[in-house]
Amino acid sequence: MSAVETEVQGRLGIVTLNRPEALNALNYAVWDGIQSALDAFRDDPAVGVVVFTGAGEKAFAAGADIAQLTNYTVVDGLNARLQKLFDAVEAYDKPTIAAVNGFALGGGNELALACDIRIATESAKFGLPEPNLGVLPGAGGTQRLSRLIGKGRAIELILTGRFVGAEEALRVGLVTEVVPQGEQLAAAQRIADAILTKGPLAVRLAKLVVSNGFETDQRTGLLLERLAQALLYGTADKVEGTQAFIDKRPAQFRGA
Ligand code: CO8
Repeated sequence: MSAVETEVQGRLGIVTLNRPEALNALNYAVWDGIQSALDAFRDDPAVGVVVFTGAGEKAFAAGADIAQLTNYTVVDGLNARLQKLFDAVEAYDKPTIAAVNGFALGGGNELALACDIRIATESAKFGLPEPNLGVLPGAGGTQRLSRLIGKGRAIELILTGRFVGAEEALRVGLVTEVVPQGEQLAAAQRIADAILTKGPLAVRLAKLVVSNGFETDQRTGLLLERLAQALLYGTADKVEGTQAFIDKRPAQFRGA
């Protein structure tokens, strides 16, 4: 059993964080496993959407591995490997879904925040309790949480270390859907199926423009939008997508 298990189901690439005895805490083996999964699924044409989830009933991931954290130095902080890994998740070429089953704390929550879409089971609990340990959410949490749910809510959660249940997570926009325990992969599959009927280049560029446009001013974002749209107007998929609508038939996209 490795610390990260991967499996392809249909067009879904499933990445399972697999240290249930430690609530799937993210140690070096998990970091490496996530990186390998990203590399493998990027190059696998069968995989259209990547979903992250946790092994067992209790946790998605309860954070960075605290035993490992005890040895971190200032240089480890500057190297910020986990922050960079989650940057790669956010910038990934294919859409990503976090199917959060149970605790998503610290680095586990930060992994979910780096995904495009977050869904949760009814028992999910989100938190960024790093200040309990004398550190801060340093794998993107200070930035991505406030961008997602607003600065006021994010600061309150980080400073208090309070855990947020699934219903509150839905209400504040931390997740887009809550499903019963055990149904998270089916829900991810349903979302992936919807994405995969779309023009693949349109999906890829829409993700790129929304993500990068969000990091800049509106004028620059609109420029990105215009340029991406101009690219899409030149694609065979645009010809096929529009013609299929007129012909009242499903589009057969080729990603070209
Ligand atoms: N790291 C290592 N082991 C863990 C972690 C963790 N984050 N979380 C849980 N475990 C282990 C426990 O030590 C325990 O192991 P054992 O059975 O050998 O004693 C096992 O998992 C089960 O945990 P508990 O017995 O504690 O289960 P409970 O149901 O009583 O409690 C909690 C569940 C509330 C989730 C509790 O385990 C907890 O508070 N965990 C820690 C949560 C936390 O503080 N997370 C943040 C970690 S720091 C972080 O993520 C920093 C990221 C940014 C910096 C990036 C640097 C790389």
